[in-house]
Amino acid sequence: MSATLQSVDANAEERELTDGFHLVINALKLNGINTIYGVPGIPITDFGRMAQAEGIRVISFRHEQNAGYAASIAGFLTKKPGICLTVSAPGFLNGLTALAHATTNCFPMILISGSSEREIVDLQQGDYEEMDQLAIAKPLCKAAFRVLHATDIGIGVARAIRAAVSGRPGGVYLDLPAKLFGQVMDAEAGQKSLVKVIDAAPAQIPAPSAVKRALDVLKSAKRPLIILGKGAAYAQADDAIRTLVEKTGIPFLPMSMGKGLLPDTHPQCAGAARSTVLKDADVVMLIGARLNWLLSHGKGKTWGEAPKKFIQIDIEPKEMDSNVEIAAPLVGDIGSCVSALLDGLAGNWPAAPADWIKTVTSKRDENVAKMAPRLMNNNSPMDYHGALGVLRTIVKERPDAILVNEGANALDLTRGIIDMYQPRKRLDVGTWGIMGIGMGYAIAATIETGKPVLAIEGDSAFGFSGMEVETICRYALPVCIVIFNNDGIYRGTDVNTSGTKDPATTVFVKGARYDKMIEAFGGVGVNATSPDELKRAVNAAMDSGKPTLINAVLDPGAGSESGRIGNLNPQSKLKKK
Ligand SMILES: Cc1ncc(C[n+]2csc(CCOP(=O)(O)OP(=O)(O)O)c2C)c(N)n1
Ligand SMILES: [Mg+2]
Repeated sequence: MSATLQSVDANAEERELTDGFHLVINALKLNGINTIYGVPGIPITDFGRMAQAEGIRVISFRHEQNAGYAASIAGFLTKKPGICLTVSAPGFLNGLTALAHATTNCFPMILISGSSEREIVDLQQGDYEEMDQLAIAKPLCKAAFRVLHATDIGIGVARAIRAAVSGRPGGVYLDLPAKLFGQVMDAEAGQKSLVKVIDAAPAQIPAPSAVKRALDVLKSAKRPLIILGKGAAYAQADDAIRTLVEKTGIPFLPMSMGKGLLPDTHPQCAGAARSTVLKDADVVMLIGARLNWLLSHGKGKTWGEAPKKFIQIDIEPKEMDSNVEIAAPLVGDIGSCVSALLDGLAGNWPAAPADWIKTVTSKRDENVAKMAPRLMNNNSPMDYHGALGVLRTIVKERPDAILVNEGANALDLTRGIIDMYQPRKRLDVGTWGIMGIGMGYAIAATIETGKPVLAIEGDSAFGFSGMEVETICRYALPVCIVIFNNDGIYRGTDVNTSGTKDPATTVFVKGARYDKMIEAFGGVGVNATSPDELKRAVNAAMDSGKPTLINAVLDPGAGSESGRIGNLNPQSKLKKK
């Protein structure tokens, strides 16, 4: 055979073969997954390159935890699993925190990690980055799978996708050993082995008897309340939820990431009368909100003396009676449940009791009026209220921007002060109150939605993901970061009482200039010492869309221990020394 013919033969053979790399890429693409968040390295460097070459957007981070948080919030925003891609052992472990976070928060996410040689790992013979990743991931996620043969890639990816998004969404781990990527198989058979997941999150229709029970309980209420959780925001049943709230006329209380489902300025919003409504309501309908610590477990002082009945809408049957008796459990997906309730209302729903509405409205108006003057101060250095006063107006003027928020005081006060106007615009620390979500969330939020992001960050909170400002600059993302710099955790005024030179445990370098960090990567840095300066800088950033970091200089004494949750700090019966 001539040399030319030989090479034609080789080409023909190449055309007919595919490999693990391409099967994984094609399996993801077939299922509409078009973005991967990760950090390259052995054994997934080439996979990332090839995925990018094949049209998947691959966003490379500086630390896997941030890539993982990005993937988790991408899942929340899109209802498709966000993908985080990592190397083995250490990269996998860095991504694992975010996977557990996704599961806890009910966000669909898949952590795909390369892993080392099975034969060596299982005999513990000391492979490069040796770790039994599948076993470690299992207790921290909804499901965990490993694919050993190229022929099973289609099924493996399909199982991971369905597990992540169906029922209550959560994190899924997919273990892909290094050897798998290089495995070769017939291209046509490979193509046929891929699985398109049909109806990945099937509707779960509530039972008619459960719907009737819920409506009966609701009808009996004298002081009803609706609580909207982030599950309600995730459901993307925005119109149905709004109609239900407005048709019934019942006051609603949004949980942090439920804010904006209906505007916080809606006449029925009871956000500014939270303690009153929780204490005094007699029937509470939870929509995609759990009775966990964020709602004081549905009992105790917060909930007052008056007996209460709960109606709970959740896709997870096990959620019912988690903390208190649920009088009317409504199990199903939120869209289907709310629609069924709407059908059951059938036009003749009585108006919400007028005296209750009046109580809630006047409490709310009183609290709003009390707050108003504090938001208008132009103090320098700033306090939280002065800074948030201007940011509140900016968000009002730019309601489709996404607000990312973390910190302690920086979180609690922002949540309380900044009104949201659209669903899924407020992204924050979530169920665990976790620091470190900031930059990952900001990056994914703009990548997934095309909208600009305003990230309001405590100086401590920011530090957990601060290196990703390079990522933000590298991809030229429209992200404006405002650091509420009070020189430390909760406050910058603590002193070390031991007599040594070390600083106190909660304080940072005084007068730190976080704005200089972004300048190192070509972004815009601004040092803002008054609300006026802050306003100018944020507006300029939002107008330009340029990566910007504003160091907002706050009074180090502003802020209180642990923000609003200081009561959770353990106290000893012994006196503090
Ligand atoms: C992963 C993680 N580590 C530690 C904590 C404990 N923690 C709660 S808030 C906080 C930082 C608060 O300081 P800052 O972000 O500066 O907000 P401030 O109250 O000063 O505005 C820390 C470290 C946490 N919630 N999550
Ligand atoms: Mg701080």
